[in-house]
Amino acid sequence: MTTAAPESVETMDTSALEAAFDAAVAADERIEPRDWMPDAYRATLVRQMAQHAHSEIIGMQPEANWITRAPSLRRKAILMAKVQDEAGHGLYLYSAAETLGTSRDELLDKLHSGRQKYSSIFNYPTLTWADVGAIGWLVDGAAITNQVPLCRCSYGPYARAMVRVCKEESFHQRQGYELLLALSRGTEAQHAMAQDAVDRWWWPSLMMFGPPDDESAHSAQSMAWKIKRHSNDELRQRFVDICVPQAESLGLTLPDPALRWNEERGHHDFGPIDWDEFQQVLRGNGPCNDQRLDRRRKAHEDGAWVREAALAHAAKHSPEQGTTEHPEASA
Ligand code: BYC
Repeated sequence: MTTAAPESVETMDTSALEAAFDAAVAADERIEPRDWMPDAYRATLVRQMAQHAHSEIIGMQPEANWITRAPSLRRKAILMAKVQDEAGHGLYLYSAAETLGTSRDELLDKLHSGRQKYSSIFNYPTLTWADVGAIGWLVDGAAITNQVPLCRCSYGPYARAMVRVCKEESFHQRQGYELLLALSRGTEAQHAMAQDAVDRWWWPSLMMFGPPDDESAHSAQSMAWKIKRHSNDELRQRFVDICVPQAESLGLTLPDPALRWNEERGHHDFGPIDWDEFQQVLRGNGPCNDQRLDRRRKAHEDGAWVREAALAHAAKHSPEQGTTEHPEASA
């Protein structure tokens, strides 16, 4: 967006600024950090981006649970790379959120005190090695379905962060699919383990897309602002349609007896989602909510010395201290 350069903002009245903002959104231009934006647009972005960033870092926990027990060096290297990628996604997203005038400390504080959410999906346990495959295939698959449209989000820094995140998610999805395929084609016990993981992760993955459209508090406004490009139900349907043939290729069954192709709609019909379960998880009553938050708070406390050291280092080398160069450079 080019209309509201910082110096012109002071001289424009709010309705002119609002009109310039609306026109930029309508023309599919990106809104950038220094552009004027309505307070509610800023607040919606902070809410969604913070929840997204928190999901990335909390999402490291269920899979990290299996790093020490990965069945081979190759699998371990892949899983470590994936979990590190999730930390990276968190960093891009916290940085992108900071362009809206909030700080990472503030957002983390809200996560730790339960004032901001993270995705419901990460409150389920990873009981077997096959869960690593199911998370990659289904959870990362759902994430890509949701995030590819976010690459066209009206807020520039969020949209740009999503481009890289989606490329990495693509690798994550494929590693999960490949892991499940190996198990599915393995021994009877391995096949059963893969099926059990898919049985447990299927329904929570469908819940990742959020409540049904008629109960989604924010969708209409977020779509009008082009933060969201598709509704929760549209993306959920797209995901189901993608997964059905993939499950067939994997030789695994999706745990839904109502799942069938609907010729008229050109989509798969699927059974009812247990929205009570979703609400319970959002209220903190999922199987692992307490464990995830406790672990996160502890990781934050354990990392305090790193933050203190980084700040001390930055202060020592700040221009006011006159030591902008590394000490060894002048030695
Ligand atoms: N879980 O009006 P709605 C990953 C909340 S991580 C929890 O439809 P909206 C990965 C919602 O926040 C990927 N809460 O909301 C990482 C709202 O509550 P508040 C995570 C949910 O925002 C590691 C209320 O319900 N992806 O891929 O229009 C390893 C009403 O909902 C959920 C993102 O975060 C949920 N599932 O739409 C592996 C994507 N769903 O805030 C993988 C970015 C809804 O009013 N976010 N709520 O208290 C979005 O696209 C949107 O925020 C949502 C919800 C589609 C999730």
